[in-house]
Amino acid sequence: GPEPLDDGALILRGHASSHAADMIAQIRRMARQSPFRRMTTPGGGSMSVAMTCCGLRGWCSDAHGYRYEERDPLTGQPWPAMPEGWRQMAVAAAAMAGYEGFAPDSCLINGYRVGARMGLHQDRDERADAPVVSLSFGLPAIFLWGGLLRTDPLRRIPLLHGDVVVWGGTTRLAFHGIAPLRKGDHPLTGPCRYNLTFRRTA
Ligand code: MD5
Ligand code: FE
Repeated sequence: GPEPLDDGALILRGHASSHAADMIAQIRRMARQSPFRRMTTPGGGSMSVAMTCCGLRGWCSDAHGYRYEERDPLTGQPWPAMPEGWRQMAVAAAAMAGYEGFAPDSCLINGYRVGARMGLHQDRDERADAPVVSLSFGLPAIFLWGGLLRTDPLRRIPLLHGDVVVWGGTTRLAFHGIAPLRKGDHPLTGPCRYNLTFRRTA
């Protein structure tokens, strides 16, 4: 059943497993319209995680900084629509964690290949009074979970295929990251991990 991770956060182990095959097929279709790309950071580097988005706005990073855009800068077109089934799953998961009325307008889709990682960061580009709902598919990852200070000690939490996490309350602005993806072969995704995060941006 649901495990509280901390004040305001809830992990629903395997909650999305039964939808995984359909959702992965939808991700692949979406990526034909708005391809996965490795974004540039303001520091001049390139992220090891490949990203695409769906919904009204999509998260973008380039030399100028981070922001949400209503059009995919790669195509100049609006992002693919957020599938209604995805939205319903995110809203239901948020409600299970006590966040009624979650209205996500954006879904960031992260694609990890072996060795890809996400450095320690806070998610501060969207509304912090709304939770973030995250779904993981494919290869397992080690989630690094800190506190409100970059220097706070890190917990290592495995995130497995089908896991859903709702991040809200005081955890919403916690520092977090993903350790380099270990080599593996998943029946539905091969050598990859996908992470979807549903957010309220405005
Ligand atoms: C991932 N993605 O597995 C992670 C999972 C991202 C990102 O971090 O920004 O795309 S989302 C984990 C998350 C989101 C919001 C708050 C907190 C964790 N938290 O407070 O720990 O690709
Ligand atoms: Fe994050």
